[in-house]
Amino acid sequence: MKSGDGEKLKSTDYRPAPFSVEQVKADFPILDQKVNRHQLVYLDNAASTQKPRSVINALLEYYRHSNSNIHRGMHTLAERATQAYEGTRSHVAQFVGGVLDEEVIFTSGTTEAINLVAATWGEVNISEGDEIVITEMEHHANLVPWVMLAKSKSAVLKRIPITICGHLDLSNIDEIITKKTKLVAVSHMSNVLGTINPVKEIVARAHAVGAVALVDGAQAAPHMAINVRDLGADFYTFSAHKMLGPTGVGVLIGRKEMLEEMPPYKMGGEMIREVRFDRVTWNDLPHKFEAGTPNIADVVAFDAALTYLDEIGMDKVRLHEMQLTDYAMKKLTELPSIEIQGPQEPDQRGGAISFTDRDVHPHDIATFLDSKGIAVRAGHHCAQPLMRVLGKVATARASLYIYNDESDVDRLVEALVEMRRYFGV
Ligand code: 7TS
Repeated sequence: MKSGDGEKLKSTDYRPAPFSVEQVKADFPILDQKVNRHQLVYLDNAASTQKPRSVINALLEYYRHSNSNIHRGMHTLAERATQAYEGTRSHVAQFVGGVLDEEVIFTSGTTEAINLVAATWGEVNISEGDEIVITEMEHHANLVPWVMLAKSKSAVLKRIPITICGHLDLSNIDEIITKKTKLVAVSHMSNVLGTINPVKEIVARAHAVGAVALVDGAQAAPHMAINVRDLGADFYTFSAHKMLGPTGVGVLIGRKEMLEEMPPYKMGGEMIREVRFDRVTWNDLPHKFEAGTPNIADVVAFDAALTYLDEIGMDKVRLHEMQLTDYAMKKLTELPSIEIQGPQEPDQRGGAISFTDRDVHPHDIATFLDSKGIAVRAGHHCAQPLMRVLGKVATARASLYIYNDESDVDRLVEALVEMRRYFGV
């Protein structure tokens, strides 16, 4: 698994898929069902992915054989649970291209990971007149914490605009990222436009002016090989549930020296070294940021999700999605009433495809598709400022993953044609 391989791969005329999608599909019990009398087609993967049998079994196995609290027990089950929990940490460290175990902080999700950075690093390092740079395509999780921090500190929030094609417009980047910039927070892949952003370049630009760079990898880590060191990001965040893992687990990767400088986020057990009535010292990393009993079972089961992705190989995951996205974009483009948002080039985007129909409201699209057993999301996708930039109140969004194939795309396209007949447009 080499970082960035996926990005270098060009779309081909293709087929077959780089792995057996049929076999992958068979590993996901939830997909084997009818919804509204139709075989389920799950195309809401940017919101959350389904779980393979190995992840479901890991959760059951944990509760059947190892359940206990961690880091404190002196008995066998506590030892077993601790090893499994810490084993996932090491696996995550390796999955992101090799970081130190103590640079991996478990949170409840990307949202909490970014809030943690805002509340700790942000609280200490942002002052009046400082500038925080975000982009127009951020999810609210990488936006609201910075809006609020800027307000409370009288700091300035600046944004990198997008082009009409859905790329970041870096033409004026030197006026946006300046000596006053303290933080640049940017998503690696947009959940609405699918755009893969040139984060390495942006991080380098941030570092050149002495700013810190946070990359929201919620949509990238599930779909392409990541190398956090190579990207240069000071903070990198993602969520287990978007990459075959359980809900309630997220990851914050941080540079050790920065995490050590930062104050803790939550106070309580486990995050302390010594407590007196008048004075407290903090535990070592990563425990300083993991107060209280964490989500042990779900962290343990997340390991099975990473193993599943390792076994396919992230370069193959990326190639499959790039090919399937190419196929889907071409098929959707054949429908004259459909308008797709975001880049057209499959090697510059992921498989989140937002679209609108000239005559049917996105919510009606989603409801109609659901009546045909097809799950998509419709709405503002937690990116209201982006929707305003796009001039849309909402879009429908089909988002692809490893268990989707051309037949799923064909079902989507056929249903969209039928929808127009149904609505008489
Ligand atoms: N950042 C990005 C780019 C996201 O797409 C999401 C979730 C988050 C952060 C927040 O992740 P969480 O796990 O903490 O909730 N995106 C979506 C979506 O597109 N539809 O539902 C959730």
